[in-house]
Amino acid sequence: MARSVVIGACPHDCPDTCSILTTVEDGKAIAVRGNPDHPFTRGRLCVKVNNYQDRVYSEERVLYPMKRVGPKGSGQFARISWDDALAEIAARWKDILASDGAQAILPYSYLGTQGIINGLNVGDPLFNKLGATVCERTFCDSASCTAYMMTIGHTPGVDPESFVHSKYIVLWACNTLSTNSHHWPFIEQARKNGAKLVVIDPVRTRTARLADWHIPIRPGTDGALALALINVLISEDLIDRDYIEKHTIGFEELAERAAAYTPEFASAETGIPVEDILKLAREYATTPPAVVRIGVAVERHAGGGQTVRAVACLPALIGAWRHVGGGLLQLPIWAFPVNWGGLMRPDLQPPSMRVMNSWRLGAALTGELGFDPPIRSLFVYNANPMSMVTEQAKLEEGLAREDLFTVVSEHFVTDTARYADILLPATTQLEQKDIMFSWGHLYLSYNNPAIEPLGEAVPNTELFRRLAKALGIDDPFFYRSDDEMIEQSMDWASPALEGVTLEALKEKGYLRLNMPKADDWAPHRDGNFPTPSGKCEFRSSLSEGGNFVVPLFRQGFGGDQSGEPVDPLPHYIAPNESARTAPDLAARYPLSLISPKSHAFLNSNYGNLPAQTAQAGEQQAVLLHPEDAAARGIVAGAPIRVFNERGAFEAFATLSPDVMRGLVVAPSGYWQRSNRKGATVHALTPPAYADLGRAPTFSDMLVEVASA
Ligand SMILES: Nc1nc2c(c(=O)[nH]1)N[C@H]1C(S)=C(S)[C@@H](COP(=O)(O)OP(=O)(O)OC[C@H]3O[C@@H](n4cnc5c(=O)[nH]c(N)nc54)[C@H](O)[C@@H]3O)O[C@H]1N2
Ligand SMILES: Nc1nc2c(c(=O)[nH]1)N[C@H]1C(S)=C(S)[C@@H](COP(=O)(O)OP(=O)(O)OC[C@H]3O[C@@H](n4cnc5c(=O)[nH]c(N)nc54)[C@H](O)[C@@H]3O)O[C@H]1N2
Ligand SMILES: [Mo]
Repeated sequence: MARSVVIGACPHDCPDTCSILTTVEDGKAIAVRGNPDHPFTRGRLCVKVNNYQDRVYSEERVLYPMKRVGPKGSGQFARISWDDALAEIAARWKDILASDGAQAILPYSYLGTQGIINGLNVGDPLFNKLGATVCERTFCDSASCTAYMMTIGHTPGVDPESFVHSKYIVLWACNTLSTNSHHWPFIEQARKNGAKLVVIDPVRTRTARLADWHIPIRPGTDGALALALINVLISEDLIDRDYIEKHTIGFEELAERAAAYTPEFASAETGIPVEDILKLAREYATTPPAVVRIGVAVERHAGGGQTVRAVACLPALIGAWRHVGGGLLQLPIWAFPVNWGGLMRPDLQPPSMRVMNSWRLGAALTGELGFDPPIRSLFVYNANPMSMVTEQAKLEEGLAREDLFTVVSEHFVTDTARYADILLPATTQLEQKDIMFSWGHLYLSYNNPAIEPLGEAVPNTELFRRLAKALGIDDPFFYRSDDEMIEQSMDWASPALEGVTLEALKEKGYLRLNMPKADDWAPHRDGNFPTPSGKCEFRSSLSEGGNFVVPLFRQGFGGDQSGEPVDPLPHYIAPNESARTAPDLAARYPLSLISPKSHAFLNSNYGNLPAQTAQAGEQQAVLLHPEDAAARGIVAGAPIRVFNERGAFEAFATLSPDVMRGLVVAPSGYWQRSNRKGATVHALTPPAYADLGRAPTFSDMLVEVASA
């Protein structure tokens, strides 16, 4: 019996990017486990991935190219050959190119795999060369990234491992134990050393339950809290004047602006008592090193961008950046010297490209966006919009169009894949090779393939080589091997990769970027912010160009930024849908609904697999406060209907005092088959953008709930 252990890395869109050891026996993967040597993984995998081999060998895997044989959406397919599948795609696209032009073709993708060669940008060169419509991928963290660029620049921020030195840790809209669980041991270690842990979250999550102080907040009002903290820090002179003078710009204007945001104002908006706001400001300023770890959830509201602007001002005001373990952690992805331009190839784009935002797919397909030429073909890979984006009913209507030619590359027949005309089989991480960045730690990883591809599944890299060939493209760039692509994926001359070689990476599976040691690193002790001024910009100079989306999310596309004017100073934008801002709406739909991450799913991944659905609950549940339930005659476990003017879905009630009154929580990632009537939470979510970066506002929503 041949037995080996292969070192790889978790492919998921998650900050932890774990190092995985796969045991292979006679060519079959029999187990996966977390690499005990990796300083972040520490030998443990999460409930999503610790049986990854069951995903790989699932009976539901798509292993061969297939062609639709039933009505659209029926999920009825018959096997065809790769040659036939590619010939049909090429023929249909050539017709479309001749009749409507390339913009009638729309690629749609995100981070199904986070691998650098198979992930975000794998299809960009081909679609850029064709001149297809650009899918602006502002799925996640786009408002936040724009806000960081405007305030502190593309800094990795505090090394997550430096948290062991922190004395005051604020997890702001971040459910660490579920969504970033390998960061938890660092927080625990800090607490053993005396740190206080504060969690700001409308829900008493598993993380909040373990905190020293849980501060419940009304969704979408964090901007008011952050500005009130600025107000108190300044009015009580808890600020570091020396740091402000040397390393920031715009302090006087910020102080003037913040004067309006009193604790009383913030208390009325957020529901947090004035004393607690004062206490938080005082403790935060006087317990160095103080650090904020901010989650993605704050951005999903009308004022999400400006909220992050205000939060990003806090550490500079108190000089938190002076200390190891003090400052702000967002996405250390910026530390990785990825050759983004070489991956996306914006240079191949024709002078004018049309842009469609990822959140408006339904409206694009139904014609509501008024596209001329209309979208005639949709190519989906690394994404599952039916589960994860707004306007579900429009999306169903659009995908059902007989004149739309839809191709989906997938592991499974997802709710999106059910609508494919051609379904193509994709390999999983055990069957492919890749190099991986992380957005939660500073280790570059290498994923060695553990087994041969199953059936006729191919990695995304091979998929795009085959498509290029079928389309008759002869530029050799499109035919690079995976090894060549990996070689060209990074800027190896960057100081961040000094001492990091590909050979060593393959062998060990991961290597730390060449950064100072976490125990000795305060990245902005002396300022040096990667902003236009080199300082923390309370008054943003980048706001002069108006609103923008960082190039990473828009295929490098340079032109056509909408550029609506942006106030250069942080300010509060109340939710679009709340009792205070929309009283008439709130009279009909009095409850706020949020749909945060499920502990056992990774976005919609695993929503079809037995181990994870057993853990999460087979059916979509909606969490309600017992008093809100009682007022509606709803008992625990009852079927309920959740609705607003945009739509409805049905689920089962879970009563829990962990949820604030006035709030309902629908954990995300459930497939339509786990919902009583098919529709899921995105049947109700609004299509509006947040204030910055064209981020979504799917958590900025009022609903009503009734027994079904
Ligand atoms: N288990 C698991 N882990 C994941 C994922 C997953 O699907 N499942 N997805 C991965 C991805 S793609 C991402 S982006 C990250 C996201 O990671 P997080 O940002 O941690 O994700 P969320 O669960 O969406 O939100 C975190 C918390 O914010 C709270 N929240 C919601 N609205 C507000 C608000 O307005 N204000 C405040 N203060 N809190 C609010 C929610 O109750 C939730 O507990 O997780 C990654 N990790
Ligand atoms: N209600 C609600 N909506 C949300 C969120 C939320 O918390 N609540 N979160 C938002 C956020 S933060 C994010 S990041 C987005 C995520 O949105 P998506 O990225 O669309 O979500 P996933 O469910 O991860 O879908 C990825 C798909 O890629 C497939 N896949 C995986 N690996 C490969 C591969 O190698 N090749 C191919 N071809 N396919 C592969 C998987 O099977 C999966 O179906 O959703 C956003 N939408
Ligand atoms: Mo995300």
